[in-house]
Amino acid sequence: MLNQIKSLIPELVSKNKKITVISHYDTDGICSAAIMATALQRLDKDFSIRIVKQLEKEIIENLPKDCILMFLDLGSGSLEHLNKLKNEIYIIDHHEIPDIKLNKNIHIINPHLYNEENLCGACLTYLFAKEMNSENRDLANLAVIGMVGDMLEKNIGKLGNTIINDAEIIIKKGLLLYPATRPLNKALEFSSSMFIPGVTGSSIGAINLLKEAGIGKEDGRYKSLIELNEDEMSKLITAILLRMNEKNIEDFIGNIYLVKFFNRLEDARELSAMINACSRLEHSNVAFSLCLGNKRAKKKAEKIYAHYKQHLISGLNFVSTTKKIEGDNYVIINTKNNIKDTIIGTIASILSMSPSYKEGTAIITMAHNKDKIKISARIAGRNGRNIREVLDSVVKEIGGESGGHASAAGCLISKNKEKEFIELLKKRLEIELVKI
Ligand SMILES: [Mn+2]
Repeated sequence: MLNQIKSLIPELVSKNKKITVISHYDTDGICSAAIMATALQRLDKDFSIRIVKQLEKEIIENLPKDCILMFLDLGSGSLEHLNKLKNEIYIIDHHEIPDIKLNKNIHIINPHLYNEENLCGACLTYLFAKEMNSENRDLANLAVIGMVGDMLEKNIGKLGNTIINDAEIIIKKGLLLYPATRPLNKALEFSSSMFIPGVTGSSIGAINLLKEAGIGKEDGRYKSLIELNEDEMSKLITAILLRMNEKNIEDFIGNIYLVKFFNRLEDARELSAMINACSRLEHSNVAFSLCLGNKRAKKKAEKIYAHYKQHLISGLNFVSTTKKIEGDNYVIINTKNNIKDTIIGTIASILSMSPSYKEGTAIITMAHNKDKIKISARIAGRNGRNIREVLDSVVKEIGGESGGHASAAGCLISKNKEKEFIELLKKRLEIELVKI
């Protein structure tokens, strides 16, 4: 794959055409865009950047005809449509790739083509940028943030390790509670990676947990996770474990990545969450400028992120008190207008890691958005039925769009199908259970 990257660059660099970069709106896509923008700027190229939620057919059809197109962290799934364009096209992406014959004007870098380790979009874009100019090595931190954003940091291969080595980074083993760099009481209260009953969303709960772990204030404040010594770390883990029933604590222990950002060591997971929050709340431009190192964007991003965390916590509180439709191995939570459709997926993910649901439970959350309903489904723990198939089969019958994976999927249906959807979904979930 590296050889292919090398072979593509001279031609791209020599051309004097304008480049339109289209990237995905999640953390990985935003980091990819920031890496490429910096690299192109250093080459004095004429370019523009667009961040999109999805690469829809209409977007592709309306792209300018007289420029080079570059797709980052997306494009592989849209090859059929891209094949119709006459532009010179570069795709740097890691999503599944269909087996179709590509026109000569399309160049694609995708690890699936080379049986290569799964690198995220930002890592691929970084390797590309580094080949353009070795000066771009200073962009490795963004690649690591993208990697963490796509949760690919648990299985790093050879190429991934070269990127880690290029980055200004400190790796520490510990509890994956972020931000690891801020006082623990706050990290516990606003944790969105770990749902700890009675602690997440409660400032008193967080302080009580720290008391149980024997961790007190020092110089008027609580230590941060990375300031804990080994003994304190293990006491904290024990205290959390006591609240998590049967959950596997190993799932919550791993490497903490501290990257230099605005001249400070920051928790890559926290940065990733902040970028993601900005983009999801329709401020992709702020997220992008933040990654480029813009100070004003950083202030804005912090505000947006604080809001987002409040949203999440109040969403979780709403879920804990609202009436649910519960079956033997599933729960349907219809939040109607009480939770934004943009964060319902995150809420579903947090619930799937919470000790309130036993392994294998299908968690289906619903949120209204105008005349549509967004549905996000997760399987608690690691094993369970294929929830994507369940949603697909319901949508096939009542109409709508669905997508995702076996353990995390979603769909969009029309609001007037609400009752029908719930009834049919219940039926399918119960049938599925009999089959198992
Ligand atoms: Mn990605």
